Amino acid sequence: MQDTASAQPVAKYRKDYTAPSHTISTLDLLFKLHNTDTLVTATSQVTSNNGATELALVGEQLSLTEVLVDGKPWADYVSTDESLTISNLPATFELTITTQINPSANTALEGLYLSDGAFCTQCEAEGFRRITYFLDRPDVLAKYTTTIEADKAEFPFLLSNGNKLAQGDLENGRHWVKWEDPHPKPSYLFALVAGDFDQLTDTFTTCSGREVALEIFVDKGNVDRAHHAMLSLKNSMKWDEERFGLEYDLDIYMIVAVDFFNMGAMENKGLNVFNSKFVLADQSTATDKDYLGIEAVIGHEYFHNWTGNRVTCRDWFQLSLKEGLTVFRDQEFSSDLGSRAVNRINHVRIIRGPQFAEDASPMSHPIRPEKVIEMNNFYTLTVYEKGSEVIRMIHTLLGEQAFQAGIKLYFERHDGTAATCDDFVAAMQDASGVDLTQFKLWYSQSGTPTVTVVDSYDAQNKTYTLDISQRTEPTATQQEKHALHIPFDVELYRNDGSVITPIIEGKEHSTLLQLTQDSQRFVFEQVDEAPTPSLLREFTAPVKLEYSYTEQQLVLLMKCATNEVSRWDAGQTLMSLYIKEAVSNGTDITLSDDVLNSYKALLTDTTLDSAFVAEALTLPPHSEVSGWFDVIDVDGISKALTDLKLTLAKGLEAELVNAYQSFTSESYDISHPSIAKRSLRNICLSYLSCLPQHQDLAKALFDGSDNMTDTMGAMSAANQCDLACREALMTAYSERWAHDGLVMDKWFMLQGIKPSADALEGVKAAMEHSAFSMQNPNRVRNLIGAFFANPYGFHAIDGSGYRFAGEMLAQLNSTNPQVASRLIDPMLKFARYDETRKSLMRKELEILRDTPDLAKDLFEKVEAALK
Ligand code: B3K
Ligand code: ZN
Repeated sequence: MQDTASAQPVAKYRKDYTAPSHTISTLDLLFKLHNTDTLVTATSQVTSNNGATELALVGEQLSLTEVLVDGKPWADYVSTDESLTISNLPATFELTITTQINPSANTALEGLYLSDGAFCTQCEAEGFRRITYFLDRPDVLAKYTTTIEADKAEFPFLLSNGNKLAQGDLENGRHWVKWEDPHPKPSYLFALVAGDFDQLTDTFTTCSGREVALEIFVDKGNVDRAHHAMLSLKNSMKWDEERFGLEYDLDIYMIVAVDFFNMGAMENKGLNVFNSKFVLADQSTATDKDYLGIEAVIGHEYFHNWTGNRVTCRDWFQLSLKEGLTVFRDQEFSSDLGSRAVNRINHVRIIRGPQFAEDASPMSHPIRPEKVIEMNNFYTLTVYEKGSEVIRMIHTLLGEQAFQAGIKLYFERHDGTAATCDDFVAAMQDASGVDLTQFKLWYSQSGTPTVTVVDSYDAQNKTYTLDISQRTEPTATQQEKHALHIPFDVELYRNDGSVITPIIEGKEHSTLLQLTQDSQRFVFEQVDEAPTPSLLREFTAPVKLEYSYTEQQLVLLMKCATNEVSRWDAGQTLMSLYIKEAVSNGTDITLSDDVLNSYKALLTDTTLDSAFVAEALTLPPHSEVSGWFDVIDVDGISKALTDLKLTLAKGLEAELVNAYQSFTSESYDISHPSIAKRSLRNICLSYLSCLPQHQDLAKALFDGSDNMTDTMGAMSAANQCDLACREALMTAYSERWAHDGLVMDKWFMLQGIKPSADALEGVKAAMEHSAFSMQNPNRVRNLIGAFFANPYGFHAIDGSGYRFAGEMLAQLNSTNPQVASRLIDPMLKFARYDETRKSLMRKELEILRDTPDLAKDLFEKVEAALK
């Protein structure tokens, strides 16, 4: 029986959670793979949990062939576009459902689809329902067996989760393979891949002495580009044993790299599917940043095997349970293997820039959302990155040892089950004895808290007082806010740069202050001179800090702060003073000698890590600066940033030239010291290219480059400063790499961000490039997504950028709503701009709102923005 689906998307609420009506102990899947009509037979052992005789399954874009109960045809069911409800069922039964699907028509890349001729799946969050009717929710854990049948010549590799059980040949040149996953899992962790690949294999011996087979599958001819991924995987396995005591639990770990993928990668049990961007790298095609990205994402997916797979989420509102924790773990992995300070700086940038912007947007939500229309819309910076900051704060409050005791208890209690964020916090609290009752508010309260600090020094009594208050502004869906438990690290400095021991109430105090009330006073004793405070050291909480630093204090901290993150932060704050003034008053920037000298000191201090110096020289991006103002002055911010860069370039010219030239080029390697040297050289180049007398450096670097980091350094400088050589470099690059879309993405990205009024023309021309395809999410993100962040092109005052955006979003709405929904975010912030831009953007959103067949991904965001 067939019904029509309802028109208006409906929201789900966290408070409405109910346990599943049935338990599914095993699921046996049979796939007969054909490009346009694949047959899926799903046989499950089902038990009613509460005497229910009706089982409501979900499914999308399926054509139902047959329903059997205990092997017999069953007519007692109703099916709609989105469900299959079976009635009059016994308490325990075997259910067999056969459906037909069309992978070749699947442009949304959710469920089973074709990527360049290979079958692959993406099931998180709710893609499994595009494969078969099921209880497609994370708290239904079953043991899976999967049999795959396909043409042997075209699809020699047939892969699924777990261990290979058996295989054989069939008639008509087809073959089959059967897999069994011994670990019960939710449907979102199911994976299937079928195709022809090159394979890189290795082994890892676990701490208990078991040998695990490691296999990475890549497109034919790309195996030489998979070595860094393999090394990263082995490093991840070792690190998780050493730092978290967690060992791998299957005999095989497979990674498949595909070109058509909506996100970075997916942690399917034993069979990760990766966007090829996070697998493929060699010296000539990948930048150092790409190498580090591969290490982080390989680590992230591997770490999910415990935090996500062994303990999964009870419902999707708990997503941060696995994502926040796993981001924290991958950040720690990268920090332990590389530079902790540089890693921290980069994550602080993400929080202060795009995450704070998300908090201030109409889609603002707590790390554990309360209401969801389309779950894919909640794989956000808030759930991931702020979620990780929340775990980091627990780590700061407990310390490493108690934190690890909490992790251990969490696994003792919840291994093999679907848990909640509350379960995690309870384990942390019980293992440490630290009261986290108030802390839990971080899970339910949205928005960015502001911490305001006012200080005073009493020379007579030698006391220094910090009056610290906190407030969180109301957000789109949450008016009332409460005081949070905020770890707030502080250090005090004398004018000579030495550290003052913190003494509070007669006793030496740790540098960590705990903020729990709207306002609090901390009195430091035996302070022999008016100190300079280093506040929110290491960014111990994801908050905005308000304190009236003087230029002199910041110069002191840049030089003397005991940790690099604080030194970097002082430099950023110093720049922000100049930028804010220039934007507010429309004035030109003149830097004092003190400021210039502190940058000179950084550039000439050979004891410093060059990667840190490069970070210290990096200006906050336009998007971050936009967040400092109530009304965003697009052009004023661009002007201030360009002006500041030029002023620094002029003031530091000799030191920049010297640092640029002192680079010694040994043969290319990706060790951290080499990465650091290249990053410093490239930031120097970006400054020097602003000065007419150094505009030939970029071309010389490009011509002599034997690696992608330098090639991109040269091209970025040429693009940023619109150097005379820009066209020639872009052409040479495109001629060399036109055959490789992944490498061309860097070229597309440069077209997208070109800082000039003709950026849109360049983007439109690039869309005609043979390597471009609107079907490929990487291409779309690099060209069109980059353009959406272009203050010159996207925000062009004639509205041409917004019109183009509207057209692209409408097109993607019908082919790949998930990608469309990621791209739309800059448009949602329209209310923050000047009246002209505001009404132009709003108009595009209104056109989208009225689009027939608007996908629920876009519906949810457009509605929230226009409300
Ligand atoms: N868990 C996946 C993301 C799935 C996104 C679904 N729209 C990758 C990760 O976070 O590791
Ligand atoms: Zn993840």
